[in-house]
Formats: sequence, structure tokens, C-alpha cells
Amino acid sequence: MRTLISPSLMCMNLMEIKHQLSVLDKRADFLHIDIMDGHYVKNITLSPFFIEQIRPHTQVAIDVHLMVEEPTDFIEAVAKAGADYICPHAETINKDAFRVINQIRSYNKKVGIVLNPATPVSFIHHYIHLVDKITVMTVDPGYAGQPFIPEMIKKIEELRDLKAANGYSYLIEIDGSCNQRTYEKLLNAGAEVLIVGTSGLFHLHEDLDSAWDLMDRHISEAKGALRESA
Ligand code: S6P
Ligand code: MG
Repeated sequence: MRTLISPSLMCMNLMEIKHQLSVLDKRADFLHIDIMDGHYVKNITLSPFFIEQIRPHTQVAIDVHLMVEEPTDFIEAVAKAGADYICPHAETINKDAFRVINQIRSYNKKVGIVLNPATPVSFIHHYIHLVDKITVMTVDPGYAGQPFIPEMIKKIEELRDLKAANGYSYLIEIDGSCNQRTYEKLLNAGAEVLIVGTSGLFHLHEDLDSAWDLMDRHISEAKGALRESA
């Protein structure tokens, strides 16, 4: 399967938003939008209002990562703003996981689930077959520019093996420090969607098209190295 790319919009240059969105609209597979409430994580970034503003200007699927204590307070707002995937943290929906999944589906949206680095795959065992995408956080959530947590490679492999063994259809997505230093091990472990932020895309070059070309090259090199070692 082709590696899918999901730029994290909290890392874009907001002074250049119109131009940057037009570049991403031609090249990205998803637009990753981080929504934080200042409590679940001690930061605040994008919002349902931001989704509503960009929705008319892009055809790309909008993927919303909810880093909030109460996802049910945000699902209707992000669904109506134009999200395509709505992705709460597994840790925040344990008390009502099936209700939350049904709430997201009631708006005809895809369901994603996000796992913090310390959360095992077994935590979502009873509803893993119901979800469209699983995101492995490879940094603790809340901030861009953090170091990669190498222990997460085994978790990605576990999700890949479970998917193959059971015929599940979820996409395996990675969030946090996806870049030239980590692509090879991520792809080797079974990563299918890479969320690229500061280190993988936006800080590579001030011109976003050139940054994207560089990122493409880094990913192709990682795939080449994997083929050689196979
Ligand atoms: C972090 C957030 C992520 C970041 C992205 C940053 O809480 O969920 O989506 O925006 O991981 O990428 P990088 O390359 O700066 O780690
Ligand atoms: Mg995110």
C-alpha cells in the first residue's frame, strides 16, 4: 500500500495559510488538525472554527485529533465544521467507548482512536474491530518538536500483526516525530499513515513545495533502504 501523508496543521506557517493550504490540497492525503482543551494536555492549538474556515478551501480529508478531556463536548462541533475523521484518545472514552463510536458514526464520519505512548493495544481490544484508523502516539501528546519514543515500534508491529491475522481494515497511523531519522523503522514496523509536523515537513524548507519534495525523497530513501535489507 502507498504510504499516506497527513501534515499536522498546527505546525504550518499561519502567516502563509492560504498558500500553504493550496500546496497541501494538491499533495496531502489527510489534513491533521490537533484540538486541545488546555486540560487533557497543557496547550491550546486549533479549533472547530479553524476547520469551518478551511473546509471550503480544500478537498482533502480532514482528520481531527481530539486531545480533550470530554470528547463528547466536541464531536458535534467538529462534525458540523466539516471533519471527515474524528479521533478521540482511547484513554478519554473508556467510560463510554461504544456510545462515542456510535455518536461519531451518527454524523456519518470515520472513527479514529488515538493511543498515548503508555497505553497498550489491549486497552482497545473490545472495540478494535469497529474503528477505521488507529493512531500510535510516538511522543507524549501536547506539543510539536518532541523526541521519538523508540518503545512504540513494537506497538506498531503488534497492530500490523493483529490487522493481518484478523482481517481488520483500520489504517495504522503514527503521530510524533515522523521524519528522516524515523521513517525506515516506522515503515518497517507497518506504519501506513505518517503525520508530518515540524521535523518531517514544515521545518525542512521555507517554501512548502520544496519541503514536500525533500520529505518525498526522505521517504523514498527509507523505502529503498528497506528493500535493500530485505
Ligand atoms: C502532538 C500533536 C501532533 C504534532 C506533530 C508534530 O501532540 O498531536 O500532531 O502536531 O506530531 O510533529 P513533530 O515532527 O514536530 O513531532
Ligand atoms: Mg496530533
